[in-house]
Amino acid sequence: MTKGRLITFEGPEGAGKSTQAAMLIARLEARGIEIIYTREPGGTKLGEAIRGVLQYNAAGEAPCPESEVLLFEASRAQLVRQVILPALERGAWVVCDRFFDSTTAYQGFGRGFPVELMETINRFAVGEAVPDMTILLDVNVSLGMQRCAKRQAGQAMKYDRIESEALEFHERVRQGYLELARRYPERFRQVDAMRHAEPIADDVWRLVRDAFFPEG
Ligand code: T5A
Repeated sequence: MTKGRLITFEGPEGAGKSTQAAMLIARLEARGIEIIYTREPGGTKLGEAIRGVLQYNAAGEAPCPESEVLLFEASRAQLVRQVILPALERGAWVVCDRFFDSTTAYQGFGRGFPVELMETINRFAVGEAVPDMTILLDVNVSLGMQRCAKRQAGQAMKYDRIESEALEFHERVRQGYLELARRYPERFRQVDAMRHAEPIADDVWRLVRDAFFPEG
C-alpha cells in the first residue's frame, strides 16, 4: 500500500504539460509536500537513453511501430521501479509529465494498435503504479503545434520524430485522449488548455485541492 500520490499530466503536443506541472509543483511545495517531478520517456539513465532513440533516431534508424511501443514501455517500467514506487512508498508525491495514457493515445488511437492491447502492456509495465489523478490538458492540434513551432523557432533541433507526424495523426491522438477521459472519469480531469497559463493553473489547482485537500 503506497502513501504518496501520483499525478500525471497528459495531452497532445504543445498542451502545456511541463508549464502546468511546474506551476502545480510550486503550489504543492508551498504546502511542505515532497515532490518528485519526472517525465516520459525518460526520468532514469536508461529511460533518457531510450528517449534519444525514440525521438531522434539515436540508434541510427527509426524504430518500427512495434519496437516503439516496447521502448516506451521499457522506459516506463524502469521509471516506475527506480523512481515512482520508491517515492510513493516514502510518502512523496510524484508529478509525471506523460505516463501510460500517452501510449494508449499515441500508439493506440494515433498509430492504430488495438487500444485494449496497449492497456494490457501498460498494466504489465506499471504494476500497481496507477495515477491517483490524470489531468488532461486539452488543446486543438493547430494551437498546440503553433506553440511548439514558437518554442522551436531559432533552435537547431526542429520537430522530433513523433511531432513531425501528419496533422491527422495528432487529431486522432487528441480525440483518443478525450475518449479516455470519458472512459475513466474517476481518474481523469479534463481542463481547457486553450487559454493563458495562469487560469489553467488555477483550474488545475482547484481540481487537486478539491480531491486531496478537501479541508481547503
Ligand atoms: N509519446 C510519449 C508517445 O508517443 N507515447 C508514449 O507512451 C509517450 C510517453 C514526447 C513525445 O513522445 C510521444 C509524445 C511526444 O511526441 P516530449 O519532448 O517529452 O515528447 O514532448 P511533449 O511531452 O509532447 O511535450 P510538448 O513539447 O508537447 O510540450 P508540453 O510539455 O505539453 O508544453 P510546454 O509546457 O513545454 O509548452 C510548450 C510551449 O508552449 C508555451 C510554453 O512556454 C512553450 O514554449 N505554453 C503556452 N503558450 C501559450 N499559452 C499557454 N497556456 C501555454 N502553455 C505553454
